[in-house]
Amino acid sequence: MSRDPFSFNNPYLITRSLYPENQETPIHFIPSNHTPDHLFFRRNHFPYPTLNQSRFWIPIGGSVLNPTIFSNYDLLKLPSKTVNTVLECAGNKRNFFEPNVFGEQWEKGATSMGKWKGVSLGTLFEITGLEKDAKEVIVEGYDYGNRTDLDQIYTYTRSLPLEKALHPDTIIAYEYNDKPIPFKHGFPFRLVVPNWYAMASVKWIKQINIINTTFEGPFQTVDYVYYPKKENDEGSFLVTINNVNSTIQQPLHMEKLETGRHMIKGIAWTGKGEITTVEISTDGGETWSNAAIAHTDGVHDYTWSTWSFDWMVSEKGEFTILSRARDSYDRVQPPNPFWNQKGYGYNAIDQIKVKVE
Ligand SMILES: Nc1nc2c(c(=O)[nH]1)N[C@H]1C(S)=C(S)[C@@H](COP(=O)(O)O)O[C@H]1N2
Ligand SMILES: [Mo]
Repeated sequence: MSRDPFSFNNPYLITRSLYPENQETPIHFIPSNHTPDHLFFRRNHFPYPTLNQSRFWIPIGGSVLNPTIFSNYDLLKLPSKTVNTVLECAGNKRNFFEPNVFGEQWEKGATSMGKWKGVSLGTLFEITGLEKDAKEVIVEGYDYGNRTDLDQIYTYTRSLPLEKALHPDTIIAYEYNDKPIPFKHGFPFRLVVPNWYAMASVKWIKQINIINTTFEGPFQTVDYVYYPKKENDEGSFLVTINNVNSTIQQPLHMEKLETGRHMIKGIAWTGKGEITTVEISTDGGETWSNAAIAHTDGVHDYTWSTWSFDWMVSEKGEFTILSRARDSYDRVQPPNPFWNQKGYGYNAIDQIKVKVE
C-alpha cells in the first residue's frame, strides 16, 4: 500500500493541560514547511490575557535616553524585518527523560517553524537611545497569575542580554505567516528570538524596560535554568540557545510495516549555525548512513531542515531506527540526554521502533 501521510491533512493539536492551555503539535503529521496556525503548539503559564486598547502601544523605558511609547502605527511604518525560525519549547521531549521529571509531559511536538515579520528591537533603540550602562532588556507580557511555588502573582517576564536584544533578527513581531499573529501566539506584538528556546519569545508584549543590573524574575532564575544534579542546585546555568536536534516523523513509533521500500523522514534543527548532516541507523546504532537533507523552501535562516532516507527492507523482524543530527559547530546529538531537574533541552538521538512483517 502506498500512501502519503501528509495528504489526509486533518490532524489536530494534542492537549497536555487545560488550565493553562498547553497543547502540542502533531509533529508526525504536519507539512514540513511553515507550521500553519491551527497546528502551532501552545504553551502558556497563565490564562490568556484580555484584549484591550492599551495593548496597541508599547512603552520603552528605563536606561534609555528618550523613553518612548510606540503605537501600533509607529511599529508598522518602521522598516520591517522578516525571520523564518523554529520556536521550540525548552521542555520539548521532556517525557523521554529517565528518571522522569515533573512538568508538562511534552512528547516531540512542542515545536514550530514559521515566518515572523516585525521590527528589530535595535531599530526601536535607535529612537530611544540607550544609556551607556544599559545591560539587559526586560520584556513583560500581559498575562499573569499566581505561582504556586512562590505564592505570589507574577506576569510572564523575561530579559535578554543587550547583545542578543540588539541582534537584527531579534524582533517585535506583528505578523505570522503573512497574517496578524494569532491571539494565542501573542497578538498584537510578540518578541521573537531566533536560536533561543521559545521561553525567550515573550507573547502579548506589555512593556519593555532596559536595566543596568541582572534581571531576577522567576521565569529567569527559577524556571528555564538547567539544574544538572538531582540532590541540589549546584552547577546550574541558564537555558538559552537550542541544542542540535532531530525528530523522525515517518514511520511512526511501533508502526507495523510490510517488507519493501519505506521513506524514513523527519526534521532537524539547531540554535547554532546550520544542520550539516543527519545520519540514520536502522539497526539500533550499529551502522549509520547519511540521509538526504533539504533546507525547507530554500530559506536557510533559522528554519528546520527536512531530511529523508530511502530504506529497503527485505527481512522481517523488529527494527530500531535512529536519527542523529550534526551542526556546523560540530555539535551532535548525544546517545543519552543531558538529564536536569526541570527537564529542559532534551536532544538525545531520536529513536523509534518498527516491526516488519
Ligand atoms: N507572555 C507569555 N509569553 C510566553 C509564554 C507565556 O506563558 N506567556 N510562554 C513561553 C514559552 S515557555 C514558550 S515554549 C512559548 C510558546 O509559544 P506558543 O504558545 O506561541 O507556542 O512562548 C513563550 N512566551
Ligand atoms: Mo517553553
